[in-house]
Amino acid sequence: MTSWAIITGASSGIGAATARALAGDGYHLYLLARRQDRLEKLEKEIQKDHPQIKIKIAVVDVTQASEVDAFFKSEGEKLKDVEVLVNNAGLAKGTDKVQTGSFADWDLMIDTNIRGLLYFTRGILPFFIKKNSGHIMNIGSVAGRWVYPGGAVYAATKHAVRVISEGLRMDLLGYNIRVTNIEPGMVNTEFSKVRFNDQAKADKVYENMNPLSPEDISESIVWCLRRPKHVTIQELVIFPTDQAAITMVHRK
Ligand code: NDP
Ligand code: 8X3
Repeated sequence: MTSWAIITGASSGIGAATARALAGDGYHLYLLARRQDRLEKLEKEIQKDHPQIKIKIAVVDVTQASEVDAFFKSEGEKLKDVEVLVNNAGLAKGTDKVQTGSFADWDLMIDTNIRGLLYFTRGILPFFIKKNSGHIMNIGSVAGRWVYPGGAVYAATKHAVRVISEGLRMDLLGYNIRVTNIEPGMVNTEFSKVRFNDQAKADKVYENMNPLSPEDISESIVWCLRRPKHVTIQELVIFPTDQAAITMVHRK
């Protein structure tokens, strides 16, 4: 029997690349995000390359407990075949200092990056525990280890992802469930466009340097999943070679 993977935030960037990579490894896919048109496009593309893979798409806003609940209720016992949850949906909003930050930006980052990840984790764990198997793949960030000016709240959410990942490993000890926290540096996705709501500003972030691609991250995710079941990669910090620390970037 082929296993299923749930990927949140599959409509773009790292999530979409992970969907393609996991299809290549034979997983059936639940692709989740808010933008249905993007999910449908990705579904068609993957289905064309991998006709044997089953794909279900679901429009779910991870910040809305009721929508997450509805997803788990509607899929019900079918979720027993899920082996991997990729908690990828996430964002940063703005680079304001705390003294000028907006409540709305903070709430959105906290709700998406922390609450959404917890809701999905809580939803899938009873299935993993019942079968003594499963892998939670959290997409943290180098901002989960280090902070930078104007990044306090985003970094706080990604520090939370690291702490939750560690705590999960403790809570799940003995259940044969793996938990991995992937912590990328700069990856060229829609992340900066979402953060600044300004394409030109976003382009500047990756100007004259060689950032990571979403595929660099999805390859690492696949590598973690492919390890034998008794091996857990707890954390993986992945920087572009042109980035030595969050605020140290080499530009040509
Ligand atoms: P993208 O903006 O390209 O992708 C983000 C994805 O998250 C989209 O598919 C978006 O889908 C989804 N998403 C956002 N909010 C919600 C929500 N409320 N409910 C459901 N889905 C949501 O950025 P990345 O691929 O770069 O980001 C993926 C993860 O990687 C994030 O957790 C980010 O923090 C992390 N990361 C990114 C880095 C980077 O430099 N790019 C570096 C380190 C970590 P939709 O809008 O359709 O809902
Ligand atoms: C995204 C990387 O450096 O913008 O998680 O915080 S950074």
